[in-house]
Amino acid sequence: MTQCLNWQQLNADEQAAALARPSLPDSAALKTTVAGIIAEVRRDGDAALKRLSAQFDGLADNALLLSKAQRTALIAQLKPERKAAIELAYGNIRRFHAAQQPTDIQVETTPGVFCELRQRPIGSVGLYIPGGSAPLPSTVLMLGVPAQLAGCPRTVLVTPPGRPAAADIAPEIVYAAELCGIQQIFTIGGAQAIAALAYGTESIAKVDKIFGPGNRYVTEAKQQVSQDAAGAMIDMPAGPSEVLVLTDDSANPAFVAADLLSQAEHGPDSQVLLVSTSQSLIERVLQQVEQQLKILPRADIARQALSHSRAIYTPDLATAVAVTNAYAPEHLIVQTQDDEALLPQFNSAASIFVGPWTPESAGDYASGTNHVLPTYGYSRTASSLSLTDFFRRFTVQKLTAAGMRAIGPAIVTLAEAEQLGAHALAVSLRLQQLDLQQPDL
Ligand code: HSO
Ligand code: ZN
Repeated sequence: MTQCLNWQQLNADEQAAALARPSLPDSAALKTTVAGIIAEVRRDGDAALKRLSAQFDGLADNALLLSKAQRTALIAQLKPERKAAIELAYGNIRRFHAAQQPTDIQVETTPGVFCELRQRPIGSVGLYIPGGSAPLPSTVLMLGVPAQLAGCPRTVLVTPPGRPAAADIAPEIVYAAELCGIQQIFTIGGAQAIAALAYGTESIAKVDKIFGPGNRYVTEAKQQVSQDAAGAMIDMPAGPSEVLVLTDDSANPAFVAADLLSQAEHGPDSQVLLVSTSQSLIERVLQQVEQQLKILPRADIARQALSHSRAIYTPDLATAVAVTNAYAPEHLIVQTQDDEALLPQFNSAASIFVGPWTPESAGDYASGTNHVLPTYGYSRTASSLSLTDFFRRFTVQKLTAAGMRAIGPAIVTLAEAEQLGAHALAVSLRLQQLDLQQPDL
């Protein structure tokens, strides 16, 4: 089912097509539906959330806020080994992100001219955690740990309601939230949850910035609220998740197949690429994929993703690197004999996994890096989620009289060049005053 291609035998158009992402549905209907939901939540607040929950989730009365007692009861259901695994992941993610603490800087650019860059936590953040076919407690940690380390004064989490009751959400999500010190968990999902976070309702106070992955309704809602000054900032643009595995003949085909499948099982629109300098390795990997599919619980989803996946043969590693850089994958797994030597040559992957013992699953769950990453080629310029995304940066400056004397004349000259008289006056008035005072400088 995977399309096999020989890079050198493709013309330029075919090469571009081989690396093309599936076009995202730019559906006017989706935009209208989402805009309607946002308007409804802005107008009717909690009543709209409850109405939409009844409509989409089939819930008669969604209480929205998970009570302390409900949180405690859910955590009590958790098996000790699940708790321990969440704690191990929490520890590593915390260690890696704690090392990213930004530092304030102060520079005296000219004697008497002091410029500062200060970083302070964003006041309130909203974390969206998808529910549905695979609830993702790991994503709680990826968003909750940096929010906690940054010291954001208010962090709330929203996640689709459970079944049969709204409060029946995955206990793992609640425990991960508990470790991250998340104050409130609301059982609301979809575009309505994004609208509630961006504009506020009676029970969900508005947040400044919204983080987290979601389906196309959630993604569209994030786009719309981020374009409204009264809405909220968002973390990053998002498309379907993707992996590119780069190998030579030395790779273990079972490992490579499992790595491809772990991306494919995320969703039917996941992108999976194998780039190899060995035709025989490609064949062995594809056989392994078939074997492993037989035992995988989400084989159906993975098969759909694999139906638009590609295996690309390149004559040498230099071409394989060029193909990788052109694609700009969210995840890049390198399984070659001399993996370290290739590393400096990659210029566009968002997260790189090096060597046979480093599956993407390591970074997805527990090594410490963040799994919220730019997809769809955005990694050419956008970066992995990090601690700094939970901070706002601002500058502070102070000029002494000496500083004003030193740079004032240049400012006047520049303001005159731009024909902005008030700007020039704001400085020349001060320079005149300083001349009158005749201070010793
Ligand atoms: N690979 C996903 C993250 C994830 N995997 C969560 C498992 N759980 C997107 O980077
Ligand atoms: Zn994953």
